[in-house]
Amino acid sequence: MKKKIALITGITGQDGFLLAKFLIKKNYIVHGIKRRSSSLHSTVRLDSIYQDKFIKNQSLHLHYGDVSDAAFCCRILNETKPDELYHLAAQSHVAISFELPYYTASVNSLGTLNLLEAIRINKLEKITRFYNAGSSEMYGSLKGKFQNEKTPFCPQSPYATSKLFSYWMTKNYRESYKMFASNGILFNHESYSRGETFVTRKITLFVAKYNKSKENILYLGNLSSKRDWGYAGDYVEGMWKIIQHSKANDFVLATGKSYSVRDFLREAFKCININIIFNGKGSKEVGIDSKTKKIIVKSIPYYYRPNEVTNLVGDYSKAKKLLKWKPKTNFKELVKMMVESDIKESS
Ligand code: NAP
Ligand code: G4F
Repeated sequence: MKKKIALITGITGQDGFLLAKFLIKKNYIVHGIKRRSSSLHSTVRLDSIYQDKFIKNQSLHLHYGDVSDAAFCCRILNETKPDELYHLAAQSHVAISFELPYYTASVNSLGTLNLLEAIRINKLEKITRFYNAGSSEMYGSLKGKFQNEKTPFCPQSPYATSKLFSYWMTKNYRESYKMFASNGILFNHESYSRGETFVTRKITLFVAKYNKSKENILYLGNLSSKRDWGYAGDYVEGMWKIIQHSKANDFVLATGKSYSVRDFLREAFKCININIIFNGKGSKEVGIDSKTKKIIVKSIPYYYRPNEVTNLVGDYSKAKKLLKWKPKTNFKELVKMMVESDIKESS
């Protein structure tokens, strides 16, 4: 049987790497786009699945490129003619999007448009199924009990606004050109492979370091922020299920539970037998080791955002019903998995 071909933008990121691993296991031929970098560090996540260019029957092929380059997008679609295109590339850091709004918009919004146009220009509408990585950030702060596919969007950052453009373009191309183009509206998902500057990984890396040296203080922003945190491994399976569905559609993937940054800290320090207690409010709040009375965490204004999404909680019942998808990993298991992996890496 002919192997399916997938093209992944953002393959060097957390989700791209986990998805590539998942698809290779499913016997796909995977093409991935990597950006040119002055060091090899940007492809480090792919080390465990990397295959040399010159071996026969490779299942992973990497191509230099950038989604903000329309000519490149057109060429790579023509060369690979994928059955499935997973568009994950983005400037994905919300706080940084306030610093770099123009760059964030051009990569996140126009990058998606470049790919949709590349499908159309190459007349691949009937061949290539398109997945767009939408985000729960598009909702803005929680107003009701949950956020689902019917909840109105109210973006609160350049990142969220750029993602909303991509969301609507994906829907427009589906409706205008009968393309199989679906949006995943994914709530926060984490893993041992999460970028080091996202709050969960920043915490688990610190906990691993603290376990060794008991030195230093971890500086964070708003500890009261709440997120619906799931395990990225479960979510890449959800992306694949979205693309396998009989009809293009939009789906929320979430756990339905939200926890604060403070909760995450408590759970992570518990993994190294430290009970952390909190004192003070807002950007004056500190986390203290209840045994030694030493301050180990400080909230500081530097990490506060100009506009904070205070709470996100997803309702994934549509994905559960139509895709038979549900998250398999709970919050405690996720934190433990991340802390243990960082401890192992640092020893
Ligand atoms: P990530 O770890 O930050 O990875 C982003 C990927 O995009 C990296 O491979 C990066 O390449 C690549 N990239 C950035 N700009 C690019 C450009 N101009 N051209 C080509 N590639 C470019 O993000 P992630 O956590 O895996 O998330 C994957 C996608 O899902 C993103 O679109 C994100 O916005 C979205 N999302 C994530 C979550 C989550 O909780 N993880 C939730 C909802 C939505 P380099 O390695 O070279 O930087
Ligand atoms: O880990 P974060 O930076 O993730 P955020 O902003 O929720 O965005 C992530 O999830 C989105 C899905 O909802 C994705 F679309 C997006 O690409 C990305 O993957 O921050 C989580 C929360 C925020 O409320 C932030 O203000 O943690 C708070 N926080 C507190 N101190 C911090 C810090 N965030 C970071 N990054 N660093 C801190 O020191």
